[in-house]
Amino acid sequence: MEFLMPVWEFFQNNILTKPQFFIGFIVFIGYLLLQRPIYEAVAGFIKAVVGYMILNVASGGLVGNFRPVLAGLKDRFDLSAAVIDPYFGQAAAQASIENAGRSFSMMMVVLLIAFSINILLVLFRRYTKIRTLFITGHVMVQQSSTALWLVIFCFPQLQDMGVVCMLGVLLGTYWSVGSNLTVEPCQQLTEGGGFATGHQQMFGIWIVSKIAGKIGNKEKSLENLKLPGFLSIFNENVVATGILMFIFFGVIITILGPELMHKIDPSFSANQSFLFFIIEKSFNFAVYLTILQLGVRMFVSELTESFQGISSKILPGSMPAVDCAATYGFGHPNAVTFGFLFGALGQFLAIIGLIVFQSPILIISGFVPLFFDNATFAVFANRLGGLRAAAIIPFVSGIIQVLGGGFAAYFFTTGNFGGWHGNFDWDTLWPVIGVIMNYGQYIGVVAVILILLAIPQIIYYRSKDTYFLIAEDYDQYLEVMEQKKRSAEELEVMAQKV
Ligand code: ASC
Repeated sequence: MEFLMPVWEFFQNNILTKPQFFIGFIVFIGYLLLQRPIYEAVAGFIKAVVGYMILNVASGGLVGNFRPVLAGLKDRFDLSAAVIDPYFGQAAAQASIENAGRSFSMMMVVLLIAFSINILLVLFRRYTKIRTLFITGHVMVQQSSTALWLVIFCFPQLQDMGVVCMLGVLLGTYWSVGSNLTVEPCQQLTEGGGFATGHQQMFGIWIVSKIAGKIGNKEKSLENLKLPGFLSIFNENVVATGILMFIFFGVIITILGPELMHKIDPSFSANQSFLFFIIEKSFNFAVYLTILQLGVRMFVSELTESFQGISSKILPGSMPAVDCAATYGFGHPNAVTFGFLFGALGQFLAIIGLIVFQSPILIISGFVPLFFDNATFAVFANRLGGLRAAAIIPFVSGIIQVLGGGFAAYFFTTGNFGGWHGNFDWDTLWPVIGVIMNYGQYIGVVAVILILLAIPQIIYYRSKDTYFLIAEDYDQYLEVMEQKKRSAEELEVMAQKV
């Protein structure tokens, strides 16, 4: 087995944790399996890698531009607060693990085991009902880190080998079950786009898909919104984003003040006016959103086409589960901005609540959960429940993120090292898993894994005839659903006659 380690390390460092190459190779192999000529496979590889790198430029730009602004609030008010953000969370988890005298390098072995478990669950999908392969590498690294700390926190005596095996199975189950839950919502949103979400808010997306239609009316969506008079300029995405972000970041950056901004943001040069700095910073948001959509379109179209090779030859009926940003190309562009702003309202309200009620821990918003979770929720909510759902759901999610993240940072003590993971599933599901593990010990872990594995079974038994079809052949799925609807209507007519 020893000789396999360098191979795995090479794969891990160069491909698995670099989603652009991981997806690129999947595209390449997919085209070969479809028996396309090699030059087409190479062209697909390049387009997918470049598309993903464009997405990286955009999400990296958004994160790099706005994370310091939010985190700056901590310095401005001299707070000792935990930042809810996966980058801060990963650093805090690493510090916690090393502080406990354990080795952080275990994280990479966890990743290997968890990914293998996901592959196994897909291979045995006839029994497991898992249809999705989680391939968002950088997120897998972040999640392995936080979850590693959770297990060490709950099982301080457990040897390294036990820790990585137990966590590998638990995390691999979560990746499989969570991404599998997003198949229906993603296929409906993208009208058979052929990918699911493998990110940090998968249970969240599932909940949104269940409640959005009840909260609002899908006919009253952003697409159908006709704004009168001067407001009509908001119909244009770049204008709407530019204005809304100017107000939002204008207020925050003004609160921080020019002096602090010079300190925390090197892009604010000494001779630039404060006003123009704010304008530039806010408009950057619109710039990155536009880039993001371009990158998403490029890699998603390659991936969906080529993955048919993989899903017909190697992993039948399976789908890739990718970054949540891939869904942004399929919603109204303003939904993304909308989700971010209502999420921020919810988060700020909850933070004020923490201060007023003198919570033992204070939270500062992190950009990644605030933007990427709530924008994703708004995209799904707008499609299924219109504007109302796209406002209410991110708002409530923002509150939950702060309260759940605050609880987790406090209970699992990573707050002492500056942060907590902070994305939706890690503010809801994972704190619950952590508490169950802490008090239920091994029985708790087994119970969690069994409950997770039961979820796809339940969904399968409720929709046996379309469960695999929706992933394999969306057009056929639509036909079956149409037929079902017709027979139900006929039955109703007959019942009325009788
Ligand atoms: C995350 C994370 C990012 C972003 C990115 C969104 O959770 O770590 O860098 O979301 O994946 O596209």
